[in-house]
Amino acid sequence: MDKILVTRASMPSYEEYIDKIKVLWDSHWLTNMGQFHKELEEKIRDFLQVDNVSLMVNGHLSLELALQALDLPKGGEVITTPFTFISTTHAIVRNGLKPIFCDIKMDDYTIDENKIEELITENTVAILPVHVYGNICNVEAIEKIAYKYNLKVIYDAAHSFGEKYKGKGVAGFGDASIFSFHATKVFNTIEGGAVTFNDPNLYEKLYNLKNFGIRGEELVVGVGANAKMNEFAAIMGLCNLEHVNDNFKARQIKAEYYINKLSELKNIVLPNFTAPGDTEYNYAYFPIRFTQVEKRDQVFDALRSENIFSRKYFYPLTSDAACFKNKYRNLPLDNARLVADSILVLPLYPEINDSDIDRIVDVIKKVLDNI
Ligand code: T4K
Repeated sequence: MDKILVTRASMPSYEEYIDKIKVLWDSHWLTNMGQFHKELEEKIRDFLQVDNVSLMVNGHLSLELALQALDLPKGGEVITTPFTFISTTHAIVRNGLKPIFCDIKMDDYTIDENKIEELITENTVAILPVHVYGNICNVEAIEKIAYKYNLKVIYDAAHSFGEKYKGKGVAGFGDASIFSFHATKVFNTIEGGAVTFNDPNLYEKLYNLKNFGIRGEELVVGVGANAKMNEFAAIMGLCNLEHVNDNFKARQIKAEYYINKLSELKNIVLPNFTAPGDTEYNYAYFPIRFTQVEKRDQVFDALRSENIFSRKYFYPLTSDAACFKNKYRNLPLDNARLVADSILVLPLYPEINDSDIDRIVDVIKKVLDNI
């Protein structure tokens, strides 16, 4: 049996991509904010319905540079979630800031906005929530807290490309949001990412940070890194953007197929996608939670033995990573720990066959019936 992986990178047809990259052989212009970088930045700005976009080489550096561009005082505390990919916490620490871990909610796994205030001290400088699996955080409550305590808000929106919350594009929330365009994401530029924001002044700051602070052949105005997206990546983005709405739709059909098959099972919590709500989803991930914690690893192993590669996104909590354990202050993380121990992300991508989903569901059923 062929391997079934947790996801499969979306790609345009070979001809579409080759046709567009031919131009690069004529121009020899491969990077440093070329014409396709510019075109993609504009198209993404329109697609996400946000005032400003700065493209980056990946999602991680988007987050590092977004934090840096906001000039947060060194040593400041950033309230964040431990239930995320390790990149979120690394970006805080690599900016000389301290992650302060807040618990999450059991219904959507995002930061518990009701627990943020008790973590705020005179050293708190920002809140960094994650729209995990494309579940949108309680942006209204977070905005109120940020306003009350004069804190910056940076959303890690790596999973929520193209989503809308109450009719508004999610890229516009907070002081900045970051997206990942990694191969595993619903929209990819092979590797890539972006920072989105409302304050136009950030554009210049981010431009300098991603291009060594260079503003002319003999002019360096600031200390910067190299985080530019190259032209091959930008062209992949332009091609994939043409198909991204079809991609969301195709994923929705597969997600609904899963839900239909799994909803009769007891002791499983399914994603909220189909409940009428405020979010227009992109169906990036299909996480299921087992109410009997031990079943998660049993299902994971049983699927592996069938060559089916589900993933424990996100286990362990980033606060439990060897490099961060017991280093930073946090309140109890009971929900986050329970979710990390009991969650499993199932394979989901447009081309997955219904018969493969049937197999996955059968494996889950077998393990659950074996109580
Ligand atoms: N914030 C959050 C909340 C994030 O989730 C992420 C990234 C970031 C920030 C940082 O963004 P980036 O700097 O990465 O742009 C993956 C991704 O590498 C990572 O982007 C992602 N989150 C994380 C959740 O997952 P792995 O180690 O699980 O990837 P890997 O190589 O095991 O791939 C998973 C599956 O994807 C494969 O089994 C098959 C498929 N795949 C993978 C690759 C690399 C493809 O079909 N094609 C490919 O080229 O980390």
